[in-house]
Parts: sequence; C-alpha cells; structure tokens
Amino acid sequence: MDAPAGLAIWEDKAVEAWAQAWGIPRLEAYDSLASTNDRCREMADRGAPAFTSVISREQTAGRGRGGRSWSSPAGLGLWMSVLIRPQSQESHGLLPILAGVAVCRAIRMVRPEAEPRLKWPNDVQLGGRKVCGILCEGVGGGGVVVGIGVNVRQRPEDFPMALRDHVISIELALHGEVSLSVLAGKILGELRRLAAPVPTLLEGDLAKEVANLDALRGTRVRDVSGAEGTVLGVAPDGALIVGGEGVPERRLVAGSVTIVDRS
Ligand code: BTX
Repeated sequence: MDAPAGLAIWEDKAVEAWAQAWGIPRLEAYDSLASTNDRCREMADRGAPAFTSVISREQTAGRGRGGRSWSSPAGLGLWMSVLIRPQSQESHGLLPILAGVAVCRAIRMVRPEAEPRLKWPNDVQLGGRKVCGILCEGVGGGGVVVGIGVNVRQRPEDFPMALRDHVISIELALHGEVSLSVLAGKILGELRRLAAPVPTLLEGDLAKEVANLDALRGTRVRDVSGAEGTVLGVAPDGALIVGGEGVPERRLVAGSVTIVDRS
C-alpha cells in the first residue's frame, strides 16, 4: 500500500527536526489517519528501526483492546504509536506497563503537581479517571507497536456522552495549557530510558515505582470470570496478583478488572 501523505511541519516545526530533537530514527506526522497503530505496523513490516514513531492530529478509527473504539478528536489529544523491538518475547507483557510508567513520568514533568496512577494493565488515570490508554500489538519480526492515546485538551463536551463520567484530559484535571510536542518528547524520552533495552522483569527501583503508581493495590476487584479478591500488586512479569482474605492467590496476565470496593 502507498504511504498516505504525511505532514512536513507538525506543531510549528519540521517533522524531521522533532525526530532529531527526540533522538528517534524516524517520525511521521499526519492530519488524519484511521489509526496510528496501523501506519506504524506498515512501517514495521518494511523493516523500520526501533522507536520509529507515528503521530496524527486526529484518528478516524482509533481503537482500544478487543476492537473497542478510542475517541481521538483532532488536536485535542496525543495520538501516537511507537515501534519497539524487544530482544525477547518474554518482555512483551511488560510493555503496556513500561509505556504507562513513561506517560506517568511525562505528565509529572509537564505538571509537577499531578498524581497520575497506573490502572493495570493499560490505563493511566488522573483523579480515578482515564486520561490515557495504551494498546500494544505484535508485528512481524518480534516487534511490538505501542499505541499511546493521551487526552490533553478535551472539555467534557468533547468526549462521547457515555464516557464523560469516567474520562478526563490533562488540561481539565490540572488547568493551563499543555503542549502536545513537549508531552510527546517527554513520553518518548522516558520510553527510551525504560525500553532500550526492554527489561524482562520489573525489578529494583522500577518495581518500586510501579508499586507506588499502582491505582489498584489494596482495592477489591472482580476479574472477567467474576472472581473477586484484593489486589496485592503487580508481579515482576507484569501479571496482576489478586488474593487476600482466605482467597487463594492468583495471577491475571490479561484482560481487565472492575473495582468492586476501595478498602
Ligand atoms: P481499552 O480497550 O482499555 O479502552 C477502550 C475503552 O476506553 C473504550 O471502550 C471506551 O470505553 C473508553 N474510551 C474511548 N475513548 C477514550 C478516550 N479518549 N479517553 C478515555 N477513555 C476512552 C485503551 O483500550 C487503548 C487505547 C489506545 C489508543 C491509542 S491512540 C494511538 C494508537 N492508535 C490506535 O488506534 N490506538 C492507540
């Protein structure tokens, strides 16, 4: 398939200059794409190097997990995909968490008063509402496209009605303008620190950081099978550990959990 026409200038600067400033090998920027993950996958299939990235002002078919749709209105959020090429398949489960940590760090860099939290496995929250979703998709040759959607400028009425009670943008939560390019640069910088190379386990300071960011730790949750338990934390391989109160400890490696109660 021919590449769609990309932008030469994004956020007042040459796209190549952004790539250089962020220390990434290649960046493409668009006014509108169906999904940045799809474009990044095409580039991956043609052998693009690690940290090749794609940004679009708008996505017309932005998606979450399981084909759910991701609201991506023009200019109101950061809709970005980054190609990661982990050394080993064992690391794949950690990528949503590493990307979430990168987003939490970046939000704190642009708004030091922010208290972002990771909601396992792939959300970042501000004040208990979803501000970012992460979609990791495997591509040929052992690569993974990490799709990162961050709500930046939306007002409540910019979100689909059904989502309004559960979502937030950085500017709604924390007030004042946030530059998309500064945010993108910080996320990519932190992702490079965390994922070059991709660790195979969460250990040491990184494990502590994940524990501190964990929105679910100590909460009572229900998994997709209907089983309930208290979240004990995130395991070194990225699984969620649920147990407590005489419930046998178990590991969740995929899917979502619903919060039943905050203890
Ligand atoms: P998810 O499956 O965890 O979340 C999808 C759900 O999130 C939707 O069903 C809806 O309830 C809710 N939702 C939709 N839009 C938003 C939004 N803007 N803010 C908060 N909640 C929302 C999450 O999947 C992964 C999302 C990744 C998005 C990025 S954007 C760049 C890349 N390209 C692409 O198509 N997807 C990724």
